[in-house]
This record gives sequence, structure tokens and C-alpha cells, in this order.
Amino acid sequence: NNTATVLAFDIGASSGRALIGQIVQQNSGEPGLLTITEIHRFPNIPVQIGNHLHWDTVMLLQEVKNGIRKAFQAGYTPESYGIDTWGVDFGLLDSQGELLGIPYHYRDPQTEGLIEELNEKLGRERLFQESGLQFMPFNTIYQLYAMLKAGSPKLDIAETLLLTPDLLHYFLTGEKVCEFTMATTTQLYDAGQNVWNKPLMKELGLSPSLFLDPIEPGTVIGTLSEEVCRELKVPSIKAIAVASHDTESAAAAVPAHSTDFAYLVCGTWSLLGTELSEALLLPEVLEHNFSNEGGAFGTFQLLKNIMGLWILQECKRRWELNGVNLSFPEMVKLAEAAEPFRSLIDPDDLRFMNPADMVETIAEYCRESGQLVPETEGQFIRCILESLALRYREVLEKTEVLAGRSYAGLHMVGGGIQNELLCRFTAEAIGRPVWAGPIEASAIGNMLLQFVAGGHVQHKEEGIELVKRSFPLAVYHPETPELWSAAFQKYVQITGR
Ligand code: LFR
Repeated sequence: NNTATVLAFDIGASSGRALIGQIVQQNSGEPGLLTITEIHRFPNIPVQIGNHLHWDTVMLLQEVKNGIRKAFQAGYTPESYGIDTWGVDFGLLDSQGELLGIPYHYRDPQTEGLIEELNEKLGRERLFQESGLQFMPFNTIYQLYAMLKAGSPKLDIAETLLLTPDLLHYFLTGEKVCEFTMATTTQLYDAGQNVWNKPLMKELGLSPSLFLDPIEPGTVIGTLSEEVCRELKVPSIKAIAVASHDTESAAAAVPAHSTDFAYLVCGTWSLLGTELSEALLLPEVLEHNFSNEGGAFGTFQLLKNIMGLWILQECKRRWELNGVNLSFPEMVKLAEAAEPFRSLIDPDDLRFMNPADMVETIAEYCRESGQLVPETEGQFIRCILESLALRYREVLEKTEVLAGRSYAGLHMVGGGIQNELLCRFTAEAIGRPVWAGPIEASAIGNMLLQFVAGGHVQHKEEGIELVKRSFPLAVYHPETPELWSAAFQKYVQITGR
């Protein structure tokens, strides 16, 4: 007795997933529950070509198609689909609507040094005032500026820039759109004025016509094209522009007790912040290098991008190259057995962005900062998890100062919360409870926007209530806050903040 079925694609930097979401009526008269079922999962592995790191965009398209096909094969009849991905990356289309080149990966080194260069040229304050965005080396503005500097002929003939989710929708529907939450990750969108920053584009030598007028999350883009339906042997379904930046989809699904809450979206990246009704463009926000990212339901999210579990993922990859294969649960066991606070790092030191050897880079950080160098896997893992938790405390406290609020605890959502040790450490570090769940927050936020577009959920609050009813939360309480406060002092000294 289903009232609504939708299909969500949540594509992250290491894997993509397709999930069916259904609002199921339990008993008549009672509100429905959201059930989610994963029907397809695929790895997302970047490809190095020459000096550049790329996404395998064509493979991603193929896997989205596979997901749509599998949904129908499994007997579901979703009325719509939505796609969310990481931010900032894009494809360029020529005058015939064909993709120019292979989209760059945000960890491509081409943008190295460009934050400083554009700050000098345009002014750091101005860039912040006009975008509200955290200075991250991979923001779209720096990627485009790198292409301009390199004299890329692609920019001469490009007609339209489509951010990743919009690009995939274009391949599937033939419709070109620009979804709002993704637009705000470019640093070319004026978050205060809520318009594209055309003067800035012109100053840089970029054609404003590359950028389409943003559409709100929850807008119907169109339907699967005839060719795609024929290829997949599926009926045409609606394509919905959800909050297509994964962080914003996740933020839209935080099962908060009140409208005022702090959250941490935990995956390859850690995004910690809070929800506001408009961009906060104060000098202190610039000073602490926070972001104002456009969110679902007319919100802005004041948040900070923290390096996240990427550091651990990269160590795992490095150990595997050396023949040591550890699962994430095994890694957690090793960390638990290791000595606490033996060495700490600043997870956001830029050297951790994309080093050739993450393990060696951590060792080097510890050596340089006069600490014991981790030797065993367990020591490395413990160092990473403790450092992340301490960084979360630092950023949570900054969020409170900037937003002028205080939070009773922290909501953690996303795949990273499967690492219970990280949740526990976080509760210890912040000295407050952590409410963990749901794991699939991005996919769930993606579904909520589709339910709203389809008229099954009326507004944001109804969506949050649905999430709260449907997914249990795990609660972590701090047990040794004094030990962690002492460790925080050590962390502050080491990181020099
Ligand atoms: C998280 C995320 C962050 C963004 C980073 C790179 O998946 O979307 O919000 O800063 O990836 O795009």
C-alpha cells in the first residue's frame, strides 16, 4: 500500500548508490514511514590522464542508467529520480551540446597556488563578500581560472557549463539546467545578492552566458528522453533537480529536535555547521574561513569543510598497495587498542589534500611538529580519528560564535557514522552528546525533495518528521571529558590555532 516511490542517486567521491525510497502507510490514519532500499552500488574511481586527474563521467552516466534499469527490473515504478553529487565540478558543452573533454577531478593539482593568486588580483575580502564561500583550492572559480591561464581552447568554444548532477540530467533528459545548491559551490555565485556574479566572471575573462539561471531544489527538469527509455526499456519518469549538492541533501535530512541545531555530514569530507535563512557575510566568517552554501528550502548553510575520512581512506589505499588489507571495522579495532593522544595532526593542513603517500605525509607532519611518529597501523588510525574529533570541537565552537548560538549536542549523519569510534570520540571531544543517524542522509534528503516535488510531502518540517519517525538515532555521551579537554589543549598548541 505505497503512497509514493522515488529513485535517488547519491554519488560520492568514492562510490555511488541508487536507492528506492517509499513512503509506506502502516495503518490507516497513521502517518507513513519512509523505507529505503539500495538497489545498485558502484565504485567511483578517478582516472589520471597525463598531468590531470579526471572523473570517469561516462562511466557514471552508465551506472546511473544501470540503476534506473535495475529499479524497474526489481519491480519498482518510481515516479521520478534525482541525483546528488559532490560540489564544484563541471562539464563544458559545445554549440552542438556535446561534452568538451573529460571533466576534471577537484583534486587535480592544476589549482595549486591559485587562491593566493586571485586574492592578490581581486582581493580576499571582495571574493568573500561576493560569494560567501570558504576558500578551497578546488572551487570552480579556480578550476576555470587554471584553464584560462593554461589557454585552454575548450573555454573558447564552450557554450554552457553544467555542474556534475546537471550534466548527468542533461545526458538523460536533454534538458540543460543549473540547480541552485550546486551553483553556490562555484564561488562565482553572489550569495548575498542571490545572483550570478557576472562582473566577476567578466573580469576573469569568463563568458557569463556559460552559466544558466539557477533553478530551485524541487524543480521538475523534464523526463527521461525517448532514446534513454528505448535503450533501458523503461517508461519515461520525471527528472527532479533535488538539492543536488550532496552536503545540502544531507543537511535537509538532519532529524533535528528543533530548528536550531548543529550538524556534521560525515563522509570523504566532513562538513560541520548550522542552518541559517540567509548568507552570513561578516568579517569573522571570512576570518575563520567558513562557507555560506545555498541549501534546500531557501536556506543557507553556514559550514566549514573539514578534510574528513579521506585521510583514513588514503591510508587504507596505501597499506593495500603494501599488501596489508584492512576492513574499516578492523581498522577501528586496531585504533581502539592503540595508545590515546600519542600524536595529533591538523586534518586541514593542505598537505593532506592529495599527497602521493598519505601514511608518510602523516609521519612527516608528526616529525616536523616534534611528536612521536606513528609506527603501527593502529597508531596512525587513532591519530587520524582523534585529530578529526578535536577538529570537530574547534569548528563546532567557532560555529557557535559565528551564529551567536549554543548547541546542546551535535547531529552526525552520512556514511562516516558507521565508524562508531569516530562518533564516540566526537562526543568525548565536544563534551556533549552526539546523535548519529541516518547513514544515508544524502539519499534521504534527495528523496524528500522528490516527495515535495511530487506533492507527497508538503513542506520541509513534514519531511523532517518523516525522517524522525522512520530512522532510529544512536546516541553517544561523553565519558572522559577532562582527558579530552587536555588533549584539545595539546591539539591547539600543535596546530598553532
Ligand atoms: C562533500 C562535498 C563537499 C564539497 C566537496 C568537494 O561530498 O560535496 O561539500 O566541498 O565534496 O566538492
